Amino acid sequence: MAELKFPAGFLWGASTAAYQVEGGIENVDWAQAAREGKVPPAGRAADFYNRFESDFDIAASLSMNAQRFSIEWARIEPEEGKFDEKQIEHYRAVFAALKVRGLTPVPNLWHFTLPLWFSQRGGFLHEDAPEVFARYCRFVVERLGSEADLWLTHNEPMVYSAKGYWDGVWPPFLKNPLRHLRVISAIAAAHRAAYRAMKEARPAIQVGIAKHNIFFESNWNPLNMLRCALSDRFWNHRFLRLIAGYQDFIGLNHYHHRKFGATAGERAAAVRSDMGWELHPTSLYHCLVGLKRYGLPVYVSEHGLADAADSRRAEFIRNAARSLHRALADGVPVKGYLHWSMLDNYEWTEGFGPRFGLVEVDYATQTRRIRESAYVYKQICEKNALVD
Ligand code: IFM
Repeated sequence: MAELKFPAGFLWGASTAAYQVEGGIENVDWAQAAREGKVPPAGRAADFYNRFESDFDIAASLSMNAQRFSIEWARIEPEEGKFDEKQIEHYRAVFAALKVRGLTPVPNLWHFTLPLWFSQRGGFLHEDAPEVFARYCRFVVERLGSEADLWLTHNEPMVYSAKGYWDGVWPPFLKNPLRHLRVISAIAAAHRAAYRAMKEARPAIQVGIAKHNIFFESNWNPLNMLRCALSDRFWNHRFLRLIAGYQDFIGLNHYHHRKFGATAGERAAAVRSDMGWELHPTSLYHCLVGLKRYGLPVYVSEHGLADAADSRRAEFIRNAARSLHRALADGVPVKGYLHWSMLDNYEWTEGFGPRFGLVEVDYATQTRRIRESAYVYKQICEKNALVD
């Protein structure tokens, strides 16, 4: 039996996002879209806003040493330019609850949902958006910056822009190729402005984004090779290039593999999650290697699967550990792994159906049940190693 050891201080934990778990957030574009019947309502979600302490007890009992969560912009700035200190105190309590349990916080400042006032004035396409977003980020780190070293500004800007401005299935429900390209640049500008503001307010913090990257590969066909290279360039690297020089680390969110020219047999043989997403055993490794060129520390900020029966999650986690270890051996400076997700949660247009949690949530009673696969993860966290 081999033991795949990880470097001392490696972060092992899980991720959540405010709108998906907190409950009670009504002043955002997604809640408005739900009122209009365009997306499912999030309602109380997993009631994490009130239950974060007992949920962090579970994380600590699973031997995790880190936790990623998001701060809801609309709670902090419910009206343009008006900031709510009570909500700052709420998140201060979240940081304190993590600290007392030995969990390193990885806060994220924006995870898809926009305050209504910001979305109604055009979201990131408004000319003032970078300054407005940066003002919010500065406000938070001026008050809470001493509570964490690692801060994320955006989550998955390419997914947000594709779903909202190309596919038209998320707010603001546009199918507009030109605006799609413009919003990518606008979000990058907002990140750069936020990065400057945050570093000015708190020079010691590390600032990055959570970037959704896909493992693209191709068969022998030159046309497929070209499609593969262009997809990699646009989806995986365009945004990172737009913010070059404005990030201290990279957060990698990884879920998908796409092979151009895959045979019907290859497609049929793939193991899939409840969402139909392929669970490729080494795709995480390939995505990590794809980030080596930036020479920055990498944290896997999300990686997970919907698996209500919990029949594939344990092996998925073990494969993740193998990929991390192999990437480290190849010189990728990977510093941590945050599984998506700590809890079952609201999966956007899919509502509460998909089950991504290490911990199952019964939404009717808000009771939690730790899934068996979480104990497999616990062994890795506890030993800082995979026994293979
Ligand atoms: O639930 C989402 C999360 O909000 C962003 N990354 C992907 C997850 C699974 O789809």
